[in-house]
Amino acid sequence: MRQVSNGRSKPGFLFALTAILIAGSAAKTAQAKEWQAIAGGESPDRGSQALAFLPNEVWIHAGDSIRWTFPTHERHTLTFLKPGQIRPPGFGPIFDVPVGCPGITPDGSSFDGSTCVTSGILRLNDNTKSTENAPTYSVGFPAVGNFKFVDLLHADMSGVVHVLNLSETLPHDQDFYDRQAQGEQALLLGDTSRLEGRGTPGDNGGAQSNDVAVGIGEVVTTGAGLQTASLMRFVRGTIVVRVGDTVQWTSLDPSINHTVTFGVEPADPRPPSANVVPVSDGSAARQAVIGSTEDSVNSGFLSPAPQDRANLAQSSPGVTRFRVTFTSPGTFDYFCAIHDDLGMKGTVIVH
Ligand SMILES: [Cu+2]
Repeated sequence: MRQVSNGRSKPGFLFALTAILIAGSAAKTAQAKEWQAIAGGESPDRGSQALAFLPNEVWIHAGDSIRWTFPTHERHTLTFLKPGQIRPPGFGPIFDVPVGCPGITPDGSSFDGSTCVTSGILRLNDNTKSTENAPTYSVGFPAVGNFKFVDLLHADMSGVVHVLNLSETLPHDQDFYDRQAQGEQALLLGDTSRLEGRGTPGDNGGAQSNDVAVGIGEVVTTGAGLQTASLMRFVRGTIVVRVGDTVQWTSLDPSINHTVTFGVEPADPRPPSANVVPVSDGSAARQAVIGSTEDSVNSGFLSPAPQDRANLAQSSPGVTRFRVTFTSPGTFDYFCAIHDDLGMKGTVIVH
């Protein structure tokens, strides 16, 4: 911690000036602190995801930096957009190629509000079980201010850095933030097991016998920004039906895109495949017919409507449902094209 607090007990202009000079020279002698924080958390089976900056509110001094660690298999970015900047999409015309803000800024970039900073996509490699090799990204804060940060891939994952003058006393130390990060992660990951009940038929969620939930999530706020608890699973991952039956998938996540994909994974999973059509009853759902385990069918993104904001055009209702009618018996494996590497896979057994 910075040693400037003894100047605060004695009033007087001269002393204040001295304190500023001491603080200035302290900064020059490289006493700037690098704080530690985390972007994302996950359960060992990767199915429960804390889509959250942990913690998502930090107070630091001008000249300090924060290093974020990315310990999950789910993708995240750490991004500081300029005040009022239009939020860019997570991916460009070619899927999985990030747009950036624009572009990606190097590790150790500085942010003062004048130029955007973004880490690009950081995550654990597929085969990595240990978080020891987790990638990190550091941002320096030379100027006083309140700076919001976001994840370009997760709409409900944000936070604030409060950068104070050197003469101010910081409210918390690193130990406090470490404990807070652990606590928030445990709460979010714990929430996902409770959420699972909403995707099970017969409870208050109203699911029918041929319904499958495509992920379930919940957004919470800490006061500084949003955190999301997401279950990256098909709830009832194996379902048994009869020839001629229709299975309906419904996304129950507030802001995460998922797909229901049979067969070959498309290069761009965002649009539905050509054999998928809007449902004939006119409701906002898509449908397909599968007659062979060789069929390739992609639902396209199943996405809830984004949250509306005053003075902006209201959002469209979104497409959250996908129905498939099975016309032959067999075992039909499918996956979410976005989260299959988290184990988001399912099976329809048709008798
Ligand atoms: Cu998914």
